[in-house]
Amino acid sequence: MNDQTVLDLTSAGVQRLSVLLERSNLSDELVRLSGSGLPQHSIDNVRLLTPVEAQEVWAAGVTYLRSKEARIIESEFSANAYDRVYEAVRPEIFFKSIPEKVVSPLDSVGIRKDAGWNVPEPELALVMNSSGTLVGFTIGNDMSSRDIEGENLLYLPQAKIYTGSCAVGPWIAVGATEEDARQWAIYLEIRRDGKIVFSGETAVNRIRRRFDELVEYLFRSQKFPNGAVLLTGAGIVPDDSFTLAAGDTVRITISGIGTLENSVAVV
Ligand code: DO4
Ligand code: MG
Repeated sequence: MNDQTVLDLTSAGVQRLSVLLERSNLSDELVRLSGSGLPQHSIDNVRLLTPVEAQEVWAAGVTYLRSKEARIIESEFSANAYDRVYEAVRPEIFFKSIPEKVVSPLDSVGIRKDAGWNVPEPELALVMNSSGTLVGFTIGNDMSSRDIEGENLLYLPQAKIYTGSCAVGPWIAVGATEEDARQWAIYLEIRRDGKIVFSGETAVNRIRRRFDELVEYLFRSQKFPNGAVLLTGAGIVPDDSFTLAAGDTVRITISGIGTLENSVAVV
């Protein structure tokens, strides 16, 4: 597909995305399929679901200086840990979501009812096949409760993993290399009652670690038979006075990919 047209690959016998991701020449294969007269649909006439079909979603943390600084401010208690992991050889990588729980474009992401300080984390997402080969890029929202995370680092799973805490989409962009992706910009816009209440921007190239390093750690001593998705960390953090509210709209745009938009609901 391009960003206006969706091709029905099931007519070519492709039933599962994870099978497609295993193809060694995926870009060529998609070019071939797009010229083979498959049924097409305008993007306005389909509902896009998340491209995470059977992959676990994991996330890297504290990969941007901005992320390290924000977390040190939110947590005196855990400041030393964030400072150390930013420079450490081993990156912070944590489990984020099973595929069934990933939120699709235009559906609602969640803010916890027991949290008072909630933010989206707009992140470039790497898509790997079962061999750990990087096959494409998409957009992830690593929704986080900053007050729960800041209270104690051991509460990280509760701050990061709950209903609606992970959105991925709108599709997987294939054919770009890490060097291409490092030229991309990431934008975050949050609207409330139609007005922009926060906007920010960062550059993918501010990610401190190489993608192959992050992927190597993720696949170290661990198998992903259906491949995996890895969010690469947040470089845009709203001011400390900002928290999301039910009904907000979160739009994350990455220049080489597209836009992931979700509304916000209390869960
Ligand atoms: O350890 C905290 C989480 C870090 C994170 O999610 C990020 O930097 O994006
Ligand atoms: Mg994050």
